[in-house]
Amino acid sequence: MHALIFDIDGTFADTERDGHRVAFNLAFREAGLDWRWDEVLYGELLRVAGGRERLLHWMRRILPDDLLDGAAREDVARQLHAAKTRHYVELVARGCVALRPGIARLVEEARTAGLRLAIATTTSRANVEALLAHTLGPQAVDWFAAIACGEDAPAKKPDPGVYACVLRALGLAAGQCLALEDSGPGLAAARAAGVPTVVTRNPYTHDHVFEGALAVVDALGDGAGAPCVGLDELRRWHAAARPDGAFLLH
Ligand code: XBP
Ligand code: MG
Repeated sequence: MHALIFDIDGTFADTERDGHRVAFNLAFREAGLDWRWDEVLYGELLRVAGGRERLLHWMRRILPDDLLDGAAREDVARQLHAAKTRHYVELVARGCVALRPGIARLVEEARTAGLRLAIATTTSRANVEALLAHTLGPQAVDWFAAIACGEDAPAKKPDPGVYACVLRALGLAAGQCLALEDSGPGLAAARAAGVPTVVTRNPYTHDHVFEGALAVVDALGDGAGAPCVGLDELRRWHAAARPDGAFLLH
C-alpha cells in the first residue's frame, strides 16, 4: 500500500446536508426562484452524481420542455451551479463544514508513514481547495500528490474516470493504492478502476449496496463510540484483498 485516495463528499467531510444542499438553496433564492431542497428531497437527488447534473435532473423533473429547451436549461443550470459553488466556498470559509472524525488523524498518520495522499472526487476543484484550506490549513493542498476533481473527469462516479486520472498522476498501479469512499457510486468507481476500497458510511448512504468493499464501517474516527480505524487496520485490510481488489470483511 503506497497511497491513500480519499473521496471528499461524505468521506472526508459531511459536506452534503449543511454545505452543498444549503449552497444550492442560497443560489436558488439569489436567482429569485422558490425552489427549496429539504434534507429528504436532497437525499433522493443525491442519486444523481455531480451538482450541475443534479440540478439538470431537477429541472427536467419540474419544468416542462416547452418552457425551457435543452440549451436554455443547460445555460441556467451552469449559471446556478456557478453561484452555488460561490456560496459553498463561503460556507466552508465560515466553518459550516467539518471533517469527519478520524480524517485529520489518518492524514497525519499517512504523512508520517511516508504514504502518498490523493483525492478522487466528483465535486469542483474550488470546493476541494476551500475545504482543505479551512479544515487542515492553507498548506494542506500541497500534501496531496494528486487531486482529481469534477473538471478532470467529466463522466461522474460511478464512472471510474476520476480514479484513472489519479492513478495516472500518481504513477501507481491500482492495487498499490487504497480508496476511501462513502457511497455505492463511489465504491463502484474505485472498484471499476481496480482500486481496493474501504467504505465509511454516512446517514445519506447507509442503505447503499457495498459489495466488493474491503471493509464497511460507520466511521473512521473516534466520535460517538465508533471504532477507530488507523493505518494498521487499513494495511491489514489491503493485504487481505483478493487479486481483483475485493474482499468483504464486514
Ligand atoms: C459528490 C457529488 C458532488 C457534490 C456537489 O459525489 O456528487 O456533486 O454533491 O458538488 P462523490 P458539485 O462524493 O461521489 O464524489 O456541485 O461541485 O458537483
Ligand atoms: Mg462521496
